[in-house]
Amino acid sequence: MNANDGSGTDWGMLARSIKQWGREAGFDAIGIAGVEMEGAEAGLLAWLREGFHGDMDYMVRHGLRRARPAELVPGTLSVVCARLSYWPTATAAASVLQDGERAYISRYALGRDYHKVLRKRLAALAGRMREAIGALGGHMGYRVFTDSAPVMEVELARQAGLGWRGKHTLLLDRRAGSWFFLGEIYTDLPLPADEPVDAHCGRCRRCLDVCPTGAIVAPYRLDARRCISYLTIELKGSIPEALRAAIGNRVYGCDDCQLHCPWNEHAQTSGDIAFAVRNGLDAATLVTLFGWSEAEFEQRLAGSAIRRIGHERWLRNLAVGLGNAPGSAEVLGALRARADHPSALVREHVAWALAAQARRGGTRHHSHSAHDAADT
Ligand code: B12
Ligand code: SF4
Repeated sequence: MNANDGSGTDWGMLARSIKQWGREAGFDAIGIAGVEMEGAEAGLLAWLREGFHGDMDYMVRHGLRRARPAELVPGTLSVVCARLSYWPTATAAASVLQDGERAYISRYALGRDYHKVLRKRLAALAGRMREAIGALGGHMGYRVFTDSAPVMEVELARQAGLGWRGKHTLLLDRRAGSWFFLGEIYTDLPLPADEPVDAHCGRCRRCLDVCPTGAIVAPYRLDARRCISYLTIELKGSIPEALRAAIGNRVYGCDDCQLHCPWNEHAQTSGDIAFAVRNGLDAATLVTLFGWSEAEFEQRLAGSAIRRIGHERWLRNLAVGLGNAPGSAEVLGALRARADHPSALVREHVAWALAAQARRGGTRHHSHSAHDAADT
């Protein structure tokens, strides 16, 4: 169905209905964007040219299709963008980050895998749109996405008026802060696009200053190779040694740039059952999680986004956390128990962690040694 089909459809009214159906499908907000994203192409190319994508080859492979919705899905005229908050009610973050014995897991990954949750709700919303168009004698072509295809989700959502870009590159809303996921429906309906909202970051640069690894190299420019989220989730191989100490106890993703953002101080939490904490992951100890066998990992994390990294990378990340943890017999015992792990990747990180523990143990006895201090 298209604008010239003579159906007399009131697209503005349909757009308003879609927003209402979106809320009924379980989203917090819906906005509509057009397919014109030329403004984002230069930035995307510059980001790739700088090599900021690291080993995420798919970012190169998909090239400019990412910024051209109508090339990805021919016939696309509008993008229905959806926002869904995930911060689980009554979940702390600062106390876990400060407790070196505990594992910090990104707050987005404590419950069910958001890919599944959003896809299902997007499909429900698209189904309802299709029905409405069908009742008018038309047909709607569409595809739904959430972090699953070459789509510039943040830029589209910005254009759809769902928030403004923070300097950490994420989307922000006055009430929701940035603790939400994004998803889209590419459609061939000529829906009227919403207006973007004004940015409200002003001179604030807290996200840049607090990033533990200095990954936000300038406002709106993120070098993924330094980002703990990339290092603990996307990177398949060895974590660069120079960055391991700064990772602290962050074993799956990182939230620091968002945690220190003033717009997140009073951000709404999500009562959504889908994102309720599972397996006590919001405050588990490093030793406990490191003790999980592969079967336990698979079984406990079934339906969680974390499962995607696999047991080997899970152990790699936890080994780094244990290397950074306060020394104790329990920590050393847990590390030694994995020193002969069949995976070379795990063995290497465990060896690093044991050496880091030994070095820090040594530092306590020889605190005059500048060399020891610089080395840790
Ligand atoms: C790749 C990716 C990552 C990478 C790279 C992140 C990044 N900022 O690019 C890594 C693994 C590091 C990552 C981390 C996280 N991610 Co991520 N990620 C994505 C993904 C798949 C693509 C993002 C992308 O296109 N990056 C490419 C660059 C070019 O885009 P950009 O940053 O928007 O850059 C624009 C400008 O800033 C400028 N620019 C950028 N760099 C440069 C450099 C130069 C020289 C110039 C001139 C211009 C320029 O040009 C660009 C075009 O306008 C999206 C899903 C999707 N398909 O969109 C999720 C997504 C952005 N991630 C998300 C989340 C939740 C996270 C984490 C919070 C997860 C966590 N807790 O660990 C962290 C946050 C880190 C951060 N501060 O960004 C959410 C964000 C929701 C929101 N509120 O905005 C998304 C939308 C997934 C989703 N469906 O919900 N992510
Ligand atoms: S997620 Fe963490 S490491 Fe990545 S940019 Fe934000 S503060 Fe830095």
